[in-house]
Amino acid sequence: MSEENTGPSRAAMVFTGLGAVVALVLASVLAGGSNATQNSAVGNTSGVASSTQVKETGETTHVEIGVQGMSFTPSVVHVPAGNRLHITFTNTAEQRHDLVLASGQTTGSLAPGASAELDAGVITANTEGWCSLPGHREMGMTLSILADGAPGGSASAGSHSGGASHNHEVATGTGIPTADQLRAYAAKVDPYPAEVAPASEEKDHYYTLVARDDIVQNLSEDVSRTVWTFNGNTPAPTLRGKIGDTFHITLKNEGTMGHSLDFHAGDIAPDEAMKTIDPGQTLEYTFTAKAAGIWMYHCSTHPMSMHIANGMTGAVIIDPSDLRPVDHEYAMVATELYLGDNGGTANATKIASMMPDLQAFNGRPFQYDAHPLKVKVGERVRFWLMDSGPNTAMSFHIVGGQFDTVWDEGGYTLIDGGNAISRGGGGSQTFPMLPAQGGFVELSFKEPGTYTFVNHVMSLSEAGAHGKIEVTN
Ligand SMILES: [Cu+2]
Repeated sequence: MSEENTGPSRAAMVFTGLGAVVALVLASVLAGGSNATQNSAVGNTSGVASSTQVKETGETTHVEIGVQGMSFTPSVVHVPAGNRLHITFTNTAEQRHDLVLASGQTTGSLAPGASAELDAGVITANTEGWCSLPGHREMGMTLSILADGAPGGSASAGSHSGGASHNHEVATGTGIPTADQLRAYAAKVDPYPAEVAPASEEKDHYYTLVARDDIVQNLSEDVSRTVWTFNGNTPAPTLRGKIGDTFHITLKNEGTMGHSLDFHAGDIAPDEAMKTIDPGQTLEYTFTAKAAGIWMYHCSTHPMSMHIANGMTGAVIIDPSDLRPVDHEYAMVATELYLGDNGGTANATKIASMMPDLQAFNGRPFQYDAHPLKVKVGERVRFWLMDSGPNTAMSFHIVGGQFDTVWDEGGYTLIDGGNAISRGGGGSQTFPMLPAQGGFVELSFKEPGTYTFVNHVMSLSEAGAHGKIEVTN
């Protein structure tokens, strides 16, 4: 409906200099309205000319709005032009929502089951509402309020599915820091710890994960983003154990909206364990690791792409039973950044179009350029790798290095330059991952030097998925 609504207004403003009558005729024609003649008589240059002609009827239209999934029900409301609109909004969905009108009126964020009353005032022209929780509007939570009988014509209920075409008011984000600016800032702050400790001997692991959605991460001197976190950082802590270990997770929601957990390392029904909990609530999530791997975990509250892109993801390493000791073990969790307004959360339109501004190993672009990993010639190094996405592929490569051992999603594809069948002297140049895939690679460096590790999807390497390894004698 925004198309029908904004079309005549914009056209009218553009053509103001040509005279009001011409403008409004054009406006109506452009809007596809059938009553152009009627409108042409209106002598008013305002962009909302037609709506000001509507007289108050003194009557009130009451509507009840609910929520199903990521849609308002109903999502289109007809109001006789000139009537006052009174909305009873009940959040009939399973996570928090609100209803904001274009006028700025809002119900505020409502818990599941809660209701609020909204007096939308006298409706003289088509207008709209939406849910302002991050990503929800882009997922289709829009409400069309159609002023039946208003000059210019009330749009008929056409497509109201949300999506990119409705995002003209969503910030497109400005000021993406340059690589140099990102590196300069990364040099001033501690890097996310890349080295991972071996699995403990405990058979039961107890963790509390606190969800928050208000932590600001500076990317450069001038640009920051709000990250959504488990335990205050993104990625969330890397957990580790062995096959057969039990993980006892307590999720505490200290955020402002619903959050949840999905552990790929667990093999359990998602209904209860993965449910979204409200701010202030806690949830116990217990699983026993039955299979080795580096497993993604993430918030699975809709829209998941938004919760993951804002940082709510981490890894659980479950050691294969035949894992060999090495000199260094690092974990790299790759994530994409889709910058919204400066200081704000990720831009849902960019997420939906899968065009990240930046990509990072362990949450901050270029941080291991600023703080290189340090190893010695001949030492055996293992990189645990996971692509947390939410959307793009990762092709992990070390410039100047070759992997002689590769463990990919459940098993070795290469051991010491061979595989399970043939010790044929093979090597590997990249470790490819789609979102939520992972494994590890091993290598040793034969000569001292500065090696770089990159996403060999080169544009994403240049956008931050890039780090250094200093190899010395
Ligand atoms: Cu979340």
